[in-house]
Amino acid sequence: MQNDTSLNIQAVAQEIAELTDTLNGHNYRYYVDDAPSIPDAEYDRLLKQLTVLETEHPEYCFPDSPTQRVGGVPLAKFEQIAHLKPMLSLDNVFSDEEFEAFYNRINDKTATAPTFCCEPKLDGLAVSILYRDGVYERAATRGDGKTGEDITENVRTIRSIPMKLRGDDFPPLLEVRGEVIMPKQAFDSLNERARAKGDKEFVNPRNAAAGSLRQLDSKITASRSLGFYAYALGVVEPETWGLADHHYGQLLQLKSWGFPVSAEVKQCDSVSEVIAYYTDIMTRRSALAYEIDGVVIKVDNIAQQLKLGFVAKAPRWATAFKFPAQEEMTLLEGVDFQVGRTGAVTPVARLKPIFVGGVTVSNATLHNADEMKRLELMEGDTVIVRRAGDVIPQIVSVVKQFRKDNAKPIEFPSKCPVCKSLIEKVIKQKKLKTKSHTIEQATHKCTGGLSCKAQLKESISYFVSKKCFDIDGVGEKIVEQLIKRSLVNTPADLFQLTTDDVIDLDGFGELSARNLYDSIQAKLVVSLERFILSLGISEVGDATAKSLSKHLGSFENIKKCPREALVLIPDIGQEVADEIVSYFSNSNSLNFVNKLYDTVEISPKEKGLSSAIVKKSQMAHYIVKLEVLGISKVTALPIAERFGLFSSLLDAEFSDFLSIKGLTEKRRSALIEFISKENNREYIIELEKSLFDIGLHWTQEQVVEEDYSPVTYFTGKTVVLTGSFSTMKRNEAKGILEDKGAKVSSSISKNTDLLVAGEKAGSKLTKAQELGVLVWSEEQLIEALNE
Ligand code: 5U1
Repeated sequence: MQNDTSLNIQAVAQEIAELTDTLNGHNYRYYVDDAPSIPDAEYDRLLKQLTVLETEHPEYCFPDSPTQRVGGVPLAKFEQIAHLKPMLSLDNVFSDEEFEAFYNRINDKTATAPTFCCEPKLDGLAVSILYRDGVYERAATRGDGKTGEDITENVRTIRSIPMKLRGDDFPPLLEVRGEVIMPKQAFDSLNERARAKGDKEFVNPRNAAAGSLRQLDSKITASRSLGFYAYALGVVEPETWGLADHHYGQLLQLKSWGFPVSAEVKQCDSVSEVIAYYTDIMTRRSALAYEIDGVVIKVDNIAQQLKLGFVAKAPRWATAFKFPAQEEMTLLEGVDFQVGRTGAVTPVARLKPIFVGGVTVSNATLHNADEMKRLELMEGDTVIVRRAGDVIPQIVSVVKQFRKDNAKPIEFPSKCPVCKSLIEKVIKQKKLKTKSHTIEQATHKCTGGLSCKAQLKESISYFVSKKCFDIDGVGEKIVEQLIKRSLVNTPADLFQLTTDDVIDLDGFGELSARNLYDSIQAKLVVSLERFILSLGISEVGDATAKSLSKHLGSFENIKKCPREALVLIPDIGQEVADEIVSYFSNSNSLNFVNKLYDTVEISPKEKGLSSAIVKKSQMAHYIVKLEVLGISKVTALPIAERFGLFSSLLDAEFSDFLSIKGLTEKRRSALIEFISKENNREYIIELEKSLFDIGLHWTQEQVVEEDYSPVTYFTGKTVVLTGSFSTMKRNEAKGILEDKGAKVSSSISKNTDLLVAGEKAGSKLTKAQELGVLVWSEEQLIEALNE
């Protein structure tokens, strides 16, 4: 008879087995079906549950458990593994004609016309993975095709590779071949993080995948988001196993056993179908989640494959139909500095024309001074140019060994190449795509404004464009002539042009002059939104122009709105607000906009402020923005109630500050000290005046409508609790934190602000450490709550 303990242990073993199955099922739906059925947080919760059980019962923790994907002890070196069956390579074709020649060669050798299975050619690292009785055993790189490196521990960390095969119809010995890749998005994030830390970036996703997989420390591999797609079988034992008789069918079998297979695989029956497949994939290449460099065409029928056999290391029955090279080498003939509409100066490389990515390229953007610095460009350099899809050509790197000894560095100019005005350096904080870091980005701007002919030309072209004034017939050549003849000095001057002014332009006659005049005059009526957009204020695009018009309601309001109120408008942050204020405080832009406003008619008629902005623009809000020590929204509200106006606050006596709710002695002193400083007083008076000027008066009723919950250290922060707590229940801690304004979440992500780890914290703690999330102990939490 079994005793209680052994019964318990059996139950644990069963729970571990069930959880493992459930997690493997979710993994399959996520990676193979591309259709996850539970949120990530729920997956993490189940994984945590399994981790806890396995920690308590290590005898039931097996290497193929979903918890064992985090990497292990670093290796001293990679061992060599002899492949059970050689890993082949592929011959290439580069054109329709070459593919037809391939087809004719094999068609001559097969009794019936071959049909094909076509797949994208992934740009990653080929690997071979061995399963025995459905359990992951080992993995190796291709190496020389006969022997590769043992990367078993690294491949174990790739979550899309099954540790246990699904179903019950897989062969007892199975070797699977496929490509480990790094998705483009993961590659971008990895490089963004490297850039933020000042580390070296990877050149492309293939190098990043290879670099991540060939790590002696598999924990590093685990921290990189690698993917895998299976594309062929290696050894299968017994040989008589019921495999499909077509390659496409075998891919479906691989999929049913748990391997991701590219969703782009397609059977094609003829040369023209293959060429159409190639063209289709090439046009969609940039939208795919991973890099590819061509398509692989395989004879679908396995019997035909066997008949065709091999030449050297490549099969006769398959070929890679490669896309035109995306990277080529050429000579840098010089660097031009182009001045854009807002004055931004962009360096552009002039190149010896080169055929790359299917077109001839003679220019490549260098983006900004930082990029020039990164490339360390010198005159006469030999450079690698990349043109991927429709993306503008880029310089990837300089081939330094071809550089001449006396080569001179290329400097960023200090004066505008067009108008000779000074170029100023503007430093901006740029949020990275991953949002976990910000970096400083320097742009260089010509200070000439509309007096710079380059800026003027771009501004006029933008002004007449569809989304702005939508004026027909004012093409680039006409703009150039109008500027050259000093007929327009700002876009507003377009409306002053007469037929006599334009009749002498190249190619113009009486009729065309009349047509141009009419098409300009037809656009004298414009909406406020388009009017604002047409000014070409930096950072003010369609959405911002719309929001400004909706909430401020009139041109005068937009022109005079202080930055403190601009940031209350949806879609407008500090940076955009600064651009708007700086635009309307520049006398040159003011001349232009005032003239334009006097010339055109705004329709529909301008309105006033939106109620949303009036509600938000309250005295208490601006008191908080003064950033006086200890004065948050809770204290700001009674201060606003007591004084009603900033002018009254500034004139107040000491006794007026007594008995204001929440205004402790310390806060009172800080406030009195703040308002006694002359520059602060001037700022406050000016702010109140400019707000009142545009109609933003505050009233008590509106103040009351605001939700002033107390601001604490936790306000707006996302907190995760893990492990067991000794002084309170986790749920109690959750309630207290929520009262203090925190959002308590159950899963860790890069958006988590804080993880509080109690006793026996598991995978969430590891994940938080990997993501660099702040981690506190229970004691630290209690201390902060008591503060
Ligand atoms: N998609 C795909 N890539 N690829 C690479 N299929 C494929 N097949 C290969 C290689 C080297 O070799 C087969 C001939 C097994």
